[in-house]
Amino acid sequence: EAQHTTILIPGWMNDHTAERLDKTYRVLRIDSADAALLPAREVAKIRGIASAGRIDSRFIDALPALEIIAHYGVGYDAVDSRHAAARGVVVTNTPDVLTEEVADTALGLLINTVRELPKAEAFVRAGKWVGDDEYPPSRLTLRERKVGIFGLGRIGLAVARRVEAFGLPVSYHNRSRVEGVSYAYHASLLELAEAVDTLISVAPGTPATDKAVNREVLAALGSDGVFINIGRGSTVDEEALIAALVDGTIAAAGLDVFASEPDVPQALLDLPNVCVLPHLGAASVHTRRAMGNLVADNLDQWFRVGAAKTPVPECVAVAGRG
Ligand code: 8YV
Repeated sequence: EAQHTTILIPGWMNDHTAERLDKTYRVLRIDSADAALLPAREVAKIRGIASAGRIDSRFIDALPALEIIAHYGVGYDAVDSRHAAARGVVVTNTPDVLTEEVADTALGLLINTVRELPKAEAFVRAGKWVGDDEYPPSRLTLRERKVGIFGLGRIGLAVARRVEAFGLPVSYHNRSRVEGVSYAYHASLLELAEAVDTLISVAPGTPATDKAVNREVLAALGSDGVFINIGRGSTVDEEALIAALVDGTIAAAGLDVFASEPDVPQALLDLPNVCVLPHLGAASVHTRRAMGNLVADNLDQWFRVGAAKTPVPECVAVAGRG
């Protein structure tokens, strides 16, 4: 019966996932999640979606037989999950399998930013390591820093454990206090920023986090302040961040995510005190494969036993028909 179940892949999908789905389902691919691209004779047959990009309410409404959207990624701000839930469509994401990978990347980005390792490597590669002059010591150090984490979920906790192992104190801001941790909680992001000099944003992209890292928050970090973003670009007022880096309000930033990817503002690229990465937090072959398997597992469990494996919180009520 699965062979007759039609799954839609709009836009890019992990190759391994697509191969797995091809073996079990009738897979239809279109360039993006645009209702105008849906072949009319298929519209009523599509029961599942596997996707990594944007799925809006119009697209969901264009698919009357849709039951499940299996999103490739732990952050699912690209999917209108509330609308899906209201329509009885379950949305799943890919938690846990990428937690440690993203936390590794966060620490790597932090060290690169503070100790300017990419610049030092470029120095060696440019053949400048000659003579007796030593490469200039970095102005900034991790030593004696106080680290604040914005968003103490699974990934935030994995970042916190690493920061602790580096011998640095950790505090955090989160929608609510997290039970069972010894890190200091701050009820507002501004209070957290006032208490630390290094802020790591792991927060998801939601209306509540939109541009939460603003001019005031950055100013509160102080002139030795370092900002790292491994969560979502939408959590930062990018204009304010650029201004703070230009005028020395903070010292440096390390960014894996941006407001309007893949566009990185030229003003950021022009700054010497910024490290940029192309949204690769989870991007090892190993972890991508695990994410891809979880996408396929969610579809398989749904169509076999009627219970999604990792539904997002707003869809839990529709996630198990078993
Ligand atoms: C992307 C991510 O989803 O998991 C997340 O939330 O940000 C990434 O893993 C991935 O790049 C696919 O778009």
